[in-house]
Amino acid sequence: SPLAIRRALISVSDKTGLLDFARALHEKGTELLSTGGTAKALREAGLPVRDVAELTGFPEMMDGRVKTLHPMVHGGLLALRDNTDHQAAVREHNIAEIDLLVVNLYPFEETVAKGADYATSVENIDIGGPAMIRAAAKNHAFVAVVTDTEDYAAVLAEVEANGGTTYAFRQRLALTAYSRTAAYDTAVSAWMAKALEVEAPRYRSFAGKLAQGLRYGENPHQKAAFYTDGSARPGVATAQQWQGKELSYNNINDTDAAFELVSEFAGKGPACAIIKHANPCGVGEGATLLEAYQRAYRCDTTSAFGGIVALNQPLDKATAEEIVKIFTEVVIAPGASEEAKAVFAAKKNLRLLTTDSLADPAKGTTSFRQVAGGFLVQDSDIDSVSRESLKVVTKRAPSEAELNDLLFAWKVAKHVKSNAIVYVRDGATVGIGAGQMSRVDSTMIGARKAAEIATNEGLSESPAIGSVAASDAFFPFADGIEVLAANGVKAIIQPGGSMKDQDVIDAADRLGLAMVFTGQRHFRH
Ligand code: 93A
Repeated sequence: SPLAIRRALISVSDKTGLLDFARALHEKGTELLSTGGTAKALREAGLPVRDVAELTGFPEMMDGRVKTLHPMVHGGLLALRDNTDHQAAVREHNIAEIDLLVVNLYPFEETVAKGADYATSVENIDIGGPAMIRAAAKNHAFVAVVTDTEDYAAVLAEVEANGGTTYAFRQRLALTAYSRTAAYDTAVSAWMAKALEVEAPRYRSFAGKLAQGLRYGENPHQKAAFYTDGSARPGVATAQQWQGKELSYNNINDTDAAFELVSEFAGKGPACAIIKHANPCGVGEGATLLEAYQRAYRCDTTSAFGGIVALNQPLDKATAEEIVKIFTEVVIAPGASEEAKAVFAAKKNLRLLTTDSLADPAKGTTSFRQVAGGFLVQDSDIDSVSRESLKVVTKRAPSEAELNDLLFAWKVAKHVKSNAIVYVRDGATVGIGAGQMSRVDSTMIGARKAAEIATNEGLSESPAIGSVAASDAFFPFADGIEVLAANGVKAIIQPGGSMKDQDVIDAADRLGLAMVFTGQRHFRH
């Protein structure tokens, strides 16, 4: 049967919703116990509250480092109510049994995110809070534990409906409690690894907060959920959704890929990326956002259907009107005008997401990938290639216009699954070969896409003729170069570093191509 909440210990750093919650508990006859700042806030609101210091017979000491770490507190949380020995101890030591623990922790994650110094970060590691949370959660047979302000309402509803907390409810709270302390210690250890510059700490975990349960995963028979890591990087995790159904697992994955790609064009003129299955099917720059979208769309009008569109500038009306002409799953942009939103409103299924800004392409994150039996951790792939860092390896140097397109192609290639070959002409992709096991195959697929543009538009020749191409990794042999040249490519950007580099360079020279080496590879598997 449900357990009444006769006594609650409340110790919270985040005092959101505290007074309403505590008042409601008080009105239901719950005795309130509390620590310094929390007790003060309750008292100021006119609520009767007993100090933990009075209960323990010890003042809070050492700047609050020791306030609840005491057998009177932990005995009250851990005592089994149906165990005669435990109950004898409770009576002998006059321990007050605690039925509800309400704790939210020192804001360690927020403190670190604000860039606090080492000592301040250390001082914000909560010790007494997690100790109480873990004790109460262990004793969930008798104790309810609340670690999130957003659960206050559920506790009150539970008490309203049942006169107390049910076992099932306390179990769920205990699960949340342990996942909270685990995430907290994950944040502490991740911070410390960074502060000490230890790249591979002995144990490593990855923590997030549930943002959204998903209907299913990559396929309908896979369960799935979306967690955010609190890093506040602009993107799908922090964007505001204005309309349309909930995002799916694949939408979130693709929207992330789209936004990270278009963020490479931060501080540049209008740019647009259209993503299908986490690969770009078209990327374009333009004088206007509308033109950028049209040039991205042109690259692969078939694949763009049902795609994800990312823009590097706020969505405007003209671009919105063009986008709604075909079926698009998601549009993400750093803002949207009221007129653009009005255009989208007619398309109920189209999701519009806006962010406050683009993601910083120079700012790294940590990427995790699961393998059977473990997971891999690495820094995100940050591009460090600049115009000045390129090494011309052929007799012919690229022209200024070719260089612009080469750098554009290189940016895009970084976001294409390997093996990636990207054909670009005048600031827009005209063919993308992605995800092939052979680099020559990617080369041929990209050329075929370019030929399709010619067919679609009734052009006399493929837009690959006179284009430039990027390769995410070196060409192992000259064959890829020969295919590119045969399709009309005039200049190539690639990392270099193959055993056969000289053969590849000789082939380029023989075919009249300009080629530059970046010295940096962008595998993406
Ligand atoms: O410094 S602590 O690790 N030592 C403790 O004994 C302790 N007990 C509770 N921090 C401790 N707390 C934390 O104090 C709670 O987790 C909560 O975040 C905060 C509430 O303090 P106050 O009531 O003074 O605002």
